[in-house]
Parts: sequence; C-alpha cells; structure tokens
Amino acid sequence: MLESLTESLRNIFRGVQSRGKVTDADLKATMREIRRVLLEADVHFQVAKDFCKRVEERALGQEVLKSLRPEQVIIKTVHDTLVEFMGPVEPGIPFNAQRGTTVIMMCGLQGSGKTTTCAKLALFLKKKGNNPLLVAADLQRPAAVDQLAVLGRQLGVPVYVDPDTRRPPEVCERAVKHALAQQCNVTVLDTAGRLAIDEPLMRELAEVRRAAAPDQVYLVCDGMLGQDAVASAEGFNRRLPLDGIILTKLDGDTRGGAAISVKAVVGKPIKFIGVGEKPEALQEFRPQGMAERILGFGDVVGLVEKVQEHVNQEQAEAAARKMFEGTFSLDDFLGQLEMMEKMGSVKDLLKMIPGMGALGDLEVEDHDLGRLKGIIRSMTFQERTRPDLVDASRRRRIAKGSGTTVVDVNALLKQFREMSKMMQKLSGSGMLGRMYDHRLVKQRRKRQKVRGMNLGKVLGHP
Ligand SMILES: Nc1nc2c(ncn2[C@@H]2O[C@H](COP(=O)(O)OP(=O)(O)OP(=O)(O)O)[C@@H](O)[C@H]2O)c(=O)[nH]1
Ligand SMILES: [Mg+2]
Repeated sequence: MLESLTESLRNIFRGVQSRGKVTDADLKATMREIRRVLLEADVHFQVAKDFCKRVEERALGQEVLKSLRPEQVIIKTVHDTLVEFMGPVEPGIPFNAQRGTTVIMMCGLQGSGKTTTCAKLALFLKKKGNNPLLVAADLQRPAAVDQLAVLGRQLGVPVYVDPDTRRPPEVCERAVKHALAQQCNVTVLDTAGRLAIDEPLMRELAEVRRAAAPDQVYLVCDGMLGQDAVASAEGFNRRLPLDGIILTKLDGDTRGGAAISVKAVVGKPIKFIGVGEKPEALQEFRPQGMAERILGFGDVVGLVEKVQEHVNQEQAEAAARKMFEGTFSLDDFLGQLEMMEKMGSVKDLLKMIPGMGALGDLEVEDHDLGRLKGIIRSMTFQERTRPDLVDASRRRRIAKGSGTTVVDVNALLKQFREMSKMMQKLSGSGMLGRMYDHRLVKQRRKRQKVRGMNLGKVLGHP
C-alpha cells in the first residue's frame, strides 16, 4: 500500500537533500510539492492545505533554513504532523463491564468490508481471551447471513441467526439477550449496506441503534475510495454518531488519502485497519505506525506485535542470537519463512521492516514461499549452513530436486545474501534485538517509542 505516495515523498526529500542548504523560497517550493503529492494521494483538499501550512510553520520554527541537514528536519516535521493529523487514538475497544456484553455495531456502505471485518474483529477479540458473538443482522442481501455463519464456523465463533424475524432491530435486540445468556462478553452486529447513504439505510441503522443500544458504533470504510470514503464517513457520522472508523483494503494500491484525511475531516479516530482478506488481516490503527509506513520506514511496533502473536519466543530468540553472531543459515531462514507464513502475507510483513520497502530486489511474493521452501529443502545440511559452497553444478542439482530452475535457486541465494547483509546492518543498530524482545509489547502502551533505524536517526533517537 501507499507505494506511490511514499515514493513521491522520498523524491521530494531527496531533492531537498541534494540542494544542501534551504532558502525560504526552497521551503515554499518543497511545501508546494508535498501538497501536490498529497492531493495525488487523494488527501482532502483542505487537509492537504492545512497540513502543509502546519509543516511549514514548524519547519521554520525548527530553523530548517539554518540546518545542515534540512531534509531531516523536514522529514521529522512531516512525520510528526502526519501523526498529529491521524491521531490521537486510544488503543483497544472500551468495554462496558456493567452490561455484561459490550455491543459493537458495524455499519458502512455495500461492499466496504463489514462482514469480513466483523469476523476479523471477532477473531481479534477471541485471541485476547474474549468470548465474542457475531450477529447476522444484514437481512438485505440473501447470502449475507450464510457468509457470516461460514466465517463464524471457520473461526470457532458463535453466530446469532434469527430465522423468526425479518426485522434487523429485533434480531439485534434478541442477540444481545442471547449474548448475556451465553456469557458472550462482546456482541458484534453485522448490519446491511447500501450503495449510497439513503433514507431507508439510515432509518434502519437508527432503529438498530435504538434496539441494541451499542456501546461502540464503528463505520467500515473502503480505504481504496480515498476522498469518497471520507465523504461517506462524514455523511454517516451526521446521522449516526460514530465512535470510530475501520479503514479496509489498505493492502491494495490505496493511495493513502483516506487514512490521512478522515480524522481531520470527520473528527473520529481510525480504530482498526483491514490489510487483507484473511481473518487475521486486521490491525489496530496506530498513527505513528501509519506515518512511518507512509514515509517508507516500516512499522516496527506493528511487526513486533505480529511476531509476539505468532512466534515461539525461544525460537525467535535463538534466531536473533544467530543473526547477531552471523551464524544464521539457510535452515534458519527456512524456519523464519515458516513462521512468517503463519503470520500472514509475507509481502506485507516485509514492508513493516524498516528499510525493506526500499529494497527492490528483496521481493517475496506470497506464492513464492512454497518454492523457496522447496529449494532449501533440496539442499544438503552442509549447503544450508554454508551457502557459499553452492556452485553451478550444485545449483543445477538443487533446481532439479525442487522442481525449479537455476534462476530460482540463484534468486534465493541472492535474497539470502541480501537478507544476511540487512540483518548485520540491523543488528548493528540494535533493532533486531528489540524486534524480538517481549517487553516491547508493554512498552508500546507507553506510546511507541520504538522506531526503525533510519527514522530513529532522523528523529534523533539513540
Ligand atoms: N484486500 C482486502 N479485501 C477486503 C478487505 N476487507 C474486505 N475485503 C473484501 O471485500 C469484499 C467485500 O467484503 P464484505 O465483508 O462482504 O463487505 P460488506 O460490507 O459486508 O458487503 P455487503 O454486506 O454486501 O454490504 C470481500 O471480497 C472481502 O474479501 C481488506 O482489508 N483487504
Ligand atoms: Mg456484509
């Protein structure tokens, strides 16, 4: 996601860097360029304008003109301003302890990802030790109830379906009672969507709201829609006060406009982002992480969380140790690939690692994983530990053994070399150690102080 915005911003910063010293006029020109790329990313016009004004004022305040590395001052200012525009957001969902079940109502336009997101949220909550109930309250689309029921079955989450009524408010009201009886501490209502915000849709949602008295109302918004997503959020919020927004489809080629604008325009925080079709592909929204992704610095905290969730601590520590020692072998690489596979899309994961996004030749498509594993498995133990031994004839043998080509084998070895180099750099910065440090999750609550190495430098962190 966000590739083109990231790339355009990088080009602007590079331009500033090449100029060395920055004059007043240079700064103004830079701001104009930043505004242009924000507009291209489909950021709301007024937001882009305010954003650049804020950055300019701040950059001047920080004496960017006198600075020896003006681009760093500008990057930091853009970063901080992005964080400010997209935040703040309280992590997690506020629970209603008195009620016995916290009711979350999901609404949004047709196809925005409501049903998928309900399932994702249920899984997210379940993993945190909750006992969620999904409620099929979309009675518009014939297949909607089945879709939710199937998802619930897949995730082992109960789904409330009520064939006795065709009225969504009634379904929701009964569902809440059912949740209380079944001791489901969270109730997630999947409501119907329509092509546009119209009277019948809003009336139905208002009735559901009266009947189920949700503790949280979240709007599910398609992030690909850019400013249109923002406009629909505004429209919804006027009729149905929202507690938060969930931006979906940020894994696609989203330009970033919705993420940057929606809080500033609607005044409601983005709570979660959807980054894929799989039930695991939901992340708590962190303005800091998003700003870092936009600037191409990865999202270390997000990565740490994923690692925490899926990786065996001892295994991870062993891998980290080997990386420090420089004894990380292809066998370990294989182990890492398998762990990554458990975590979801490798491509997305790689983008979360600072610097990786910029490494063009470290492209790993998800479907490549099986092939990579096959290649490594066709190597002898010796070859896996000492990849430098793999000469041309061995490459041919390995290719044959794994049903791939010598080009594939070469590509893997090259990737491994790049990765080893990268790791040495990272371990030099102390980042890998931090990546695998389980205390990090606690630190996150203390406002995400961990940043990628590049950004760390730019932002003046040790
Ligand atoms: N790539 C990607 N696809 C998503 C994401 N969230 C949802 N989708 C896809 O978007 C499509 C629509 O998702 P649904 O969950 O059915 O959307 P909905 O809002 O419930 O749709 P209606 O019930 O018809 O209004 C499906 O194909 C989902 O797989 C996401 O974060 N990333
Ligand atoms: Mg649906």
